[in-house]
Amino acid sequence: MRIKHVSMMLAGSTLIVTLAASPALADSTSLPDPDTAAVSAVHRTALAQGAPGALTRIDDGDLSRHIATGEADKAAHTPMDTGRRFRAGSVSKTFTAVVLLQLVAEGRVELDAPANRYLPEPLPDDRITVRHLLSHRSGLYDYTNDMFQQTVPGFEAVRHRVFSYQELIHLSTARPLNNEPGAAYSYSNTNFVVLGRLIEHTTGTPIATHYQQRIFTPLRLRNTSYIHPRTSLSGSYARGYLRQDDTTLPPVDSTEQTVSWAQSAGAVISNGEDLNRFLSALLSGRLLPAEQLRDMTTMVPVTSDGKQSYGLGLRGRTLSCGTTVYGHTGTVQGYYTYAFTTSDGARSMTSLANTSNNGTVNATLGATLEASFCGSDAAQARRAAPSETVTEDVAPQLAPN
Ligand code: REX
Repeated sequence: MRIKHVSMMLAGSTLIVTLAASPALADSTSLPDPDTAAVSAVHRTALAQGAPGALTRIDDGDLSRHIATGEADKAAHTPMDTGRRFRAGSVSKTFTAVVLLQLVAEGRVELDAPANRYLPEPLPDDRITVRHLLSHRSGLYDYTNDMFQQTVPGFEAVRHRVFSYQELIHLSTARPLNNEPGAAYSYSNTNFVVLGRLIEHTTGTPIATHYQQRIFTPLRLRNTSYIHPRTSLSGSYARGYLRQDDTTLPPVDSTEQTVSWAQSAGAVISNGEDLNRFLSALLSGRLLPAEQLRDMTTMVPVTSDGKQSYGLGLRGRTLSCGTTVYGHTGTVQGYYTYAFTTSDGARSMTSLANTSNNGTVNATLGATLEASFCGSDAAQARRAAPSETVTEDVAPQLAPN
């Protein structure tokens, strides 16, 4: 976009920048304007709860809003800015799902076929289908529950490790299934590690190449990479700070790690601009044929209030203004991410806080969704009905308050 109008505002420690290509702002949906002051307030709350910094970038047609608060690097006191790269955690699952669904469109994989048809070493139950893996209904145990029972010792034990997919799968299959295949939603990183294995085995091509050729290059995602097992982020990035279980101890700088424990379930590095462009392209039909996009966006409720749902590698959130947005959340040591877009891909939002193992910050950060997509309507709704706590349905035993 050619920037014609820039406005900047400093609210306390928050920098709010609005960039527009034309004065008649090309807002392509009937959504209310994002409430950037509310986003900034969410950031400040997250900082008060222990996040060193936070960023939110909202893209809507020619209009781009950038809100950055606090620090990207605590030691150097570098201010946060919205261009910084970070570890996107489980947002990687959406990238993996796109690769897999492209293979489905090419006739190389069948969604309802047994996953074992495509794996070199079979899973213990032939009834697990490819669709079960993508929708977290396989029942496969999430091995990360055990790995990160103790947060910092668990992290340090794997920080520099390089696992094969099969080693990770064995950690899961050593345990019984959580449920009969297909019988229930049970979120598990194992599903997307199996999908990485399946993609590589079926095509003979590394997942990194698929991401690059099918998504990063066509969408010109220049800040997005999959560098497993290399440990360093490049360019301009936010450092990640992992809170210890004993919160009286200082957070651990967790920026450098292989993320080999997650790979195709969580090792993509990206930034706000790229995640917004990726999700916008996906939902507006530029990455998948209509049939596969329909499969991916066929959502099943995963919370009793029906406000959170899951498709294939895609989360849905129904907000207080009635709008449902699609994307994913992510948690890797030192980084909490929310990346979501509207059903037509017209407005997209990415938020990051550079801390983790702090469920309070994660729940707080989720409120940027309301501010970004419901605007000041969200504030009105909150006044009418006192705020509910947003809780992730992910490995609940790992989510401290
Ligand atoms: C692992 C533990 C979290 C993190 C995890 N991350 O499973 C996947 C992911 C890749 O992004 N999931 C998120 C650690 C939640 C999602 O799908 O939305 N916690 C931390 C502990 C707790 O070690 N003892 O908070 O950094």
